[in-house]
Amino acid sequence: MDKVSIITPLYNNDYKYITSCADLLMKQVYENFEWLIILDEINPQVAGLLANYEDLDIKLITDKDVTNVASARNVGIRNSEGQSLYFLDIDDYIHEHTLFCLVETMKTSSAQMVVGSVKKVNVKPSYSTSYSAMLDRMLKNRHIKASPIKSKKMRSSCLNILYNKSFVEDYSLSFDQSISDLSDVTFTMPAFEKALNVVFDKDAIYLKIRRNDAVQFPSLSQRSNRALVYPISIRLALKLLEPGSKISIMLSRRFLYSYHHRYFSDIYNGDINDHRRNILIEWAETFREVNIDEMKFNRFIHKVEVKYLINNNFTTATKMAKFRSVIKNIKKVIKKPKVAKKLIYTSYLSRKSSVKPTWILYESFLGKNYSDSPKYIFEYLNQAHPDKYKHIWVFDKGRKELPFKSTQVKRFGFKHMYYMARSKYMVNNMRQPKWFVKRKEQIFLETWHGTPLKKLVFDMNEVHSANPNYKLDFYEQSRSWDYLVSANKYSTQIFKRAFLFDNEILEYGYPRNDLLYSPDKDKIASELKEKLEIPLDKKIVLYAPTWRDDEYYKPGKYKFKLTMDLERMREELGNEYFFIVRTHYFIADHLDLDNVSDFVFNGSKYDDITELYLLSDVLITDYSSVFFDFANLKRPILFFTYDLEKYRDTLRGFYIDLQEDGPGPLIMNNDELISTLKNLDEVSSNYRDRLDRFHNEYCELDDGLASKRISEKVIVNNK
Ligand code: C2G
Repeated sequence: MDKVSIITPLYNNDYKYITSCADLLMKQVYENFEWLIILDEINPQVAGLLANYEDLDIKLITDKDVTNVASARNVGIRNSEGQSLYFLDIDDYIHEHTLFCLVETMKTSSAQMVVGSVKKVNVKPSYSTSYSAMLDRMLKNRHIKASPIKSKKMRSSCLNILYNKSFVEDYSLSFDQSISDLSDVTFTMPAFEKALNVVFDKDAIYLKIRRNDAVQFPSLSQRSNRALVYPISIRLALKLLEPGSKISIMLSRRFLYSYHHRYFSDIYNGDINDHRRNILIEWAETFREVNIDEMKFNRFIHKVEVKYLINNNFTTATKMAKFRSVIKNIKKVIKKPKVAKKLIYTSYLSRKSSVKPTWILYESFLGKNYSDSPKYIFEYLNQAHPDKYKHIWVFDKGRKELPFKSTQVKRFGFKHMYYMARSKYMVNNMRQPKWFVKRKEQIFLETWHGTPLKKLVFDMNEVHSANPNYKLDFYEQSRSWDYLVSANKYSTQIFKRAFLFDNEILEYGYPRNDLLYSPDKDKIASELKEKLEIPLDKKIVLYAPTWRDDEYYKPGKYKFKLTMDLERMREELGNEYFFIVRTHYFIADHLDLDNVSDFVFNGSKYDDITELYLLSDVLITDYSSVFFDFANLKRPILFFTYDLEKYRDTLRGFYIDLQEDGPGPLIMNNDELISTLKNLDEVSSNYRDRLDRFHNEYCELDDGLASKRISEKVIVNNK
């Protein structure tokens, strides 16, 4: 059987992917391959990491020529001994049958290139037995149809294509080393032009994993200035093609498409400074090289614009492009009035309107409720400094009865945009919208929403949540925060590292816990019980679980399946206990608790969980930060952690060892939960010391005055 040479360039910060890539290759059904890893410098660490993979034929190669990914791949080609070549990036993923399919198709079709399919995904898939069984079935039923490849499947990327090595040598195909990112096109396009027989195999799957930390570990494409390099790469590729050939025309048309759709704003946004002039020069140069008569311009005016560019008349080209984008925006606005509000905010209100020094804009949990630290800061300011400020609350649905006068605006409505642009102070417990424009007169107070148990942002390895750009977005959004509230020393250390945060952290305790120190707390609790029709003669259990990163319908809309058997709880504990069940604010599923309504109050829609803490005798949670706050009351805490291993080890990772240091027992199933609640006194006396220690460590700053400390520092005494 023919040997495949797998070529993988490897740079400094990519070492962390090396063993998982080796694991993938160990799993390949097709085993006759050598793996050439091309390094920019000799590194003993790499050899150490690969020491256990004796079964793989690994060649570590360094060469003085290796300066970028293009040269590394060329060195790989030169050093390869196989009959075919395959490029694999260290942080990507191939299914176990990928090589097998490609090699098999190449053999049966005698193709010079076999092109597999590439999908972009956010996280690596995890193998399951059902998946392996599916693969087995698929491999048995393969009907290889050697169909010639269509032009839209001719990717610029060299990945997941098996190349016949003699074909590559006969035509001296290589990557242009003068560029790094985007150099692929200088290899693939000539290859497609020269190859007489190219076949597509959809079963050979390659997963391109999007790097979720573009801030600390950007991929090559995330690092590079693509708007500048792209036209250069196309020019270099065109020079290698026959003028007027089918491939050359296809590439020219792709270039025009990218001009309109991918790079337009990078080319034309902002004033013509040196950076933008360089970009314009490169685009003009490439447009001069292509035959613009072969291009399909949608409108004559587009062609005129490009002609100005070609003639180096950058000012006129820019004016025309900007005019075009204004027209486009107007069309968008007519179609979608939502866009209009944003546009008026970003281009007018946030630039031209004046900032009002006494206006404060509050938002809690994305406008879902009147709660958390923003609520307590609002109440403090109203009590201590009545009539001094104008208070504006953002809510996503309808108006709410608040204890003090306030203006209420609908989230993302026009009034919201108006107050976002003009309020001097913003008090928010989550991230603001990505398009928020921070004005220099504005002060952003981020209260955050919990002492973390689950690893946060840059402390997370893989992001399993619905948004693949989570880390980059978080980084950019948090740059606008002037102050960040921390409830304890532990949180401060984590926030600095996990948010890469260098602005001021106010380690002042949590405003949201002030109520737990109110001298009237018992009275408040019993009045609330009456209001919510919660029995006065039963012990109240608050069950407040968190969300699961991998169970969602779409971003912000998460699923939740109730594992707690409430009917059994009622049967066994109904005489003594009454339950409040409260899901996390991300949960879109509405729990149907009608059949247990005499035993359970559905507190999911209740505004403020702090008030629910006050009336609860016991807290049950899983991995939610709620227990750090509830610990202020020194009442028993139980952890219903039926999916502990998955949550801790796969999804998130924890900062503290719940088993060793948590303030209560971990309970894995309904039986244990029932017996623990039946013996609650005994269990809580066993955990008394741990709860005390936990309280000392995480609650020492909370004393009922955090709202005061923070409001006075950030708002009242702000000069
Ligand atoms: N919360 C709630 N009801 C729940 C769960 C959470 O009201 N059933 C509120 C609590 O105020 C809690 C906050 O939402 O402190 C954050 O919830 P977590 O479950 O801890 O999850 P998350 O939103 O991911 O925040 O540093 C804290 C972390 O960011 C966790």
